[in-house]
Amino acid sequence: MSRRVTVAAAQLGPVGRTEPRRAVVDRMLALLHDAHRRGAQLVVYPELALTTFFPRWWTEPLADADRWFETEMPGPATKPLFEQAASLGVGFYLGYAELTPDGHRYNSAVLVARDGSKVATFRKVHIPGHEHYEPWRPFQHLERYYFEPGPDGFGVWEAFGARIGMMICYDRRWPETYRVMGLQGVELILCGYNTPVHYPPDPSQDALASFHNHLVMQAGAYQNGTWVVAAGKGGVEEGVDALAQSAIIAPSGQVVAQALTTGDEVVVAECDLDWCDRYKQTLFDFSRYRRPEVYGIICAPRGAQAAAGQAGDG
Ligand code: CDT
Repeated sequence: MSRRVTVAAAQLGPVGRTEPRRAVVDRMLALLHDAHRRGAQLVVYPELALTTFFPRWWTEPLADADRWFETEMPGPATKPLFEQAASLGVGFYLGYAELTPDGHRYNSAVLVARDGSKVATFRKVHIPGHEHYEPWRPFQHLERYYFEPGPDGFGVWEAFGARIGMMICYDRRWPETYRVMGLQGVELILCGYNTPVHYPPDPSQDALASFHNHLVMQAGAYQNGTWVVAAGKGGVEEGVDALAQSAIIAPSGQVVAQALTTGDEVVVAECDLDWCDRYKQTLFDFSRYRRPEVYGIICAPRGAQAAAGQAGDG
């Protein structure tokens, strides 16, 4: 009998600057019940799901941004989500801004098991955007001001009868993200995202935003023989249009479920985890076909790649 887990991507529409966490959690509870009704055992919520995408604004001093961060998980606002999910027997992935007791700020996601216990906390590895206020932009993308890069890399955990990994938004654009988890035998990668459709440094990419979103996740799924479940925040949030298109992608690289709207919406799919092995044991049999001895440059320090590329034959 094959191993199966039914998963949901719980997309959120815009969250306003003044929308209280409790109101957002109420919306998430409605999505949770919808997902549960449709058989989901695991629900994936977006990145920074509890608040508006605050890195679009500059806040100085940094401590004034503390109100966007969670100092405990669950906290008073998120406790109802933990309790309701546990009573339904549904686990979840929740993206939030984390402020640790020793003052570190991370863009994080917690994975919660069906009994309400924490499986793991993942901290976003690749931090996009810029460090300082840039007046030329129509809106800021100051993640590099608000967040430190996650120091722990990409782990894989046994949960929900699967080998599960996590990534957050910009992480999904990098092949190394999937491969590091692929080398640990990942079968199900969970992802939350907030992607502005307009990319100010190169607006020619705007028309391709939805193509690139699925391109990277479909390639990552296929090349590593894994499922990918990705939930975004969509719609126009505080004047900024965000890509929706939440999706569930099979190890074949096919999109098996996709959001139809840009608002609060649940998409569900039953994932056959044994499907991963069709790829992991054939075309992408890593132990047989990979050539790590010629991939060394991938792990060279930053900057070394350009220097290596300049060294020609004469
Ligand atoms: N939130 C997040 O990581 N967004 C990035 C935007 C990159 S452009 C600054 C993304 O990959 O969608």
